[in-house]
Amino acid sequence: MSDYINWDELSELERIKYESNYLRGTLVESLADPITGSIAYADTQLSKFHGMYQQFDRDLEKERKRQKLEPAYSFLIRVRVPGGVVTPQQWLKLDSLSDQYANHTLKLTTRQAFQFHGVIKSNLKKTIQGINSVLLDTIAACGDVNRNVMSHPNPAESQLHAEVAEVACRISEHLLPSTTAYHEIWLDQKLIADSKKDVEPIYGDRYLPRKFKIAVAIPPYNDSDIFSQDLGFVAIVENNRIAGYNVLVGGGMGTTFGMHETYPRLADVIGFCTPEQVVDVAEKVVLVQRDNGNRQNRKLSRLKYTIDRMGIDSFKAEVYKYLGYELQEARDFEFTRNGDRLGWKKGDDGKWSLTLFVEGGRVADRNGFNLKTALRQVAGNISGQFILTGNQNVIIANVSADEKKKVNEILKKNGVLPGEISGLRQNSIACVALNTCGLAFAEAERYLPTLVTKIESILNQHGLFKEEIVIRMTGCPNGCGRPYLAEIGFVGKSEGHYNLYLGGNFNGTRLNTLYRETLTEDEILAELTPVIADYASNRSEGEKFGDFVIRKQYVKEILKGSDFKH
Ligand code: SRM
Ligand code: SF4
Repeated sequence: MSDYINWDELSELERIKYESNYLRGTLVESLADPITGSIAYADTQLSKFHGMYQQFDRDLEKERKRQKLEPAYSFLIRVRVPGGVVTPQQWLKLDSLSDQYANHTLKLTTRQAFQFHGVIKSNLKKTIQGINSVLLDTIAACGDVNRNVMSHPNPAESQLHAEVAEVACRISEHLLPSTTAYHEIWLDQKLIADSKKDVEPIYGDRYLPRKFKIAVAIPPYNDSDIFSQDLGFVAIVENNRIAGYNVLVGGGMGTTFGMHETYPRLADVIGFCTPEQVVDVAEKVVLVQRDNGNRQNRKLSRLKYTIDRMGIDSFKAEVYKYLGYELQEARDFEFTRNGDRLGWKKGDDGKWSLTLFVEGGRVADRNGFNLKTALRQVAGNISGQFILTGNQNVIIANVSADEKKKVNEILKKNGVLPGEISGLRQNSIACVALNTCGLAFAEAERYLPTLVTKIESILNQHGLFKEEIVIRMTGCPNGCGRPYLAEIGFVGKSEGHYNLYLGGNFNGTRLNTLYRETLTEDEILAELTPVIADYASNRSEGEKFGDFVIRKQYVKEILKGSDFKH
């Protein structure tokens, strides 16, 4: 890259990153400023790389304005948890931090991470230090870097699963930024006298053009929605060992209403690499994006657009150039489903794991359903792990038969009874949306449960209560709940109004299609009722809902992201 930078041509974030002295900016000064609950604008951008977003309570917005008060600022903190695995001790610490400094809930995200909401500025440092005290951190949980690396959620399932999960951790470690800013600002570690000593061998001084997301999966389960990732590795098992990984590039969900050059896209399979090559391949794909991604317009800077602009063959050739070798031909693989398989399962080693549904990923105590208390008590009574899934659920993993009994008792005592939910609800995801997300046009997490109840009653009338159907809702088109892969997808357009998308498939390998626009709840139910009735009467043996609506031409299958309408 030449040294000359024409800043006028670039997005303002590029300059902020470049001038930040490797992500320091004026964060220290912003944190110390007692006049406001917010931080300086440039610091709001830089703080993301440290794992936090400035937000404000949108429920209070109008009233605060009326009272001429600044917005009720607080921060979201995202904990980096590659593959989603934490110990019971770590769970207990995060649980207590959520009571001490946040809004008394833990949010399990769609990328196997934890979020705290509602942390005020003066508590940021204490929360980050608490997180680090149990050997977790928030580095690169957000920002223009590689984010939390996702994995299939249960290393305890078999030795092969453990191997694949370990790959996710290796990739995550390798791609961490190397600036010492995080340790200086949040952990009070000694300032380096000449901080220019910081170098970012992978990211450089402007980091990536945009966020970057990686996942690994092991067929037949597509539980990390591998086709939605910038970069995916699909484990290929041959003769009961991991022969290597197929490499997938260019998935992504985010779109912007009214901007038709934005679209969700499924990743392309570009080849196969050996287990030893995985980290190198990850690094080189990141470098090609670093050097070729769009730094002018952040709406068009994700890897999916770089690939469509370059063409997949030129992109591949560039990756090979950086690698110094070619990938092998991709191997065959097949997914049978995405989402999670709920309930108890026995691992190869005789230990038990319970995949527990967590509606909207929100761990809270509500109306006698005391999930937060239950999980705290479980953490105090087991020696295994907690594993977050990419579908906002949690696995209580690796427990003995005795511990299994204890877990069941604790869940029962706290009103948390797994296994009594519809196939639709089990496969539901809702992004956070209101009241914290600054980009939300409509509710999602706080509303989807109610809508699901209403759709359940239609399903019930047709004997479909147990039928597994993937339903996802987001409060805006950014796609945080991966709605464009759902069999039934809702995307918020404005308060109380949603676009309805149909025709994703049950294994997460097909984009859905816009069916109806800007619907109210009554309109949603009126639209879905005849389709569900038709499905109940006319589906063929084993036919999934998403496949049925395509076969019956309710919607037309979308073959490439750029054909997507929103
Ligand atoms: Fe997301 C921005 C929440 C997974 C695409 N996402 C946001 C922000 C930070 C809003 C903001 O920028 O101010 C949301 C914070 C809301 C809040 O109050 O908590 C937010 N995203 C989430 C989470 C918490 C949703 C959830 O309910 O679980 C997920 C956290 C994941 C994690 O642990 O790292 C989350 N976001 C995703 C995913 C799904 C995934 O990664 O598998 C996507 C779609 C996949 C993709 O990236 O293409 C996603 N989030 C976005 C985008 C659109 C990016 C784009 O390419 O256009 C934005 C907006 C942006 O970046 O400008 C965004
Ligand atoms: Fe916010 Fe939109 Fe993401 Fe939902 S999809 S959390 S509304 S940015």
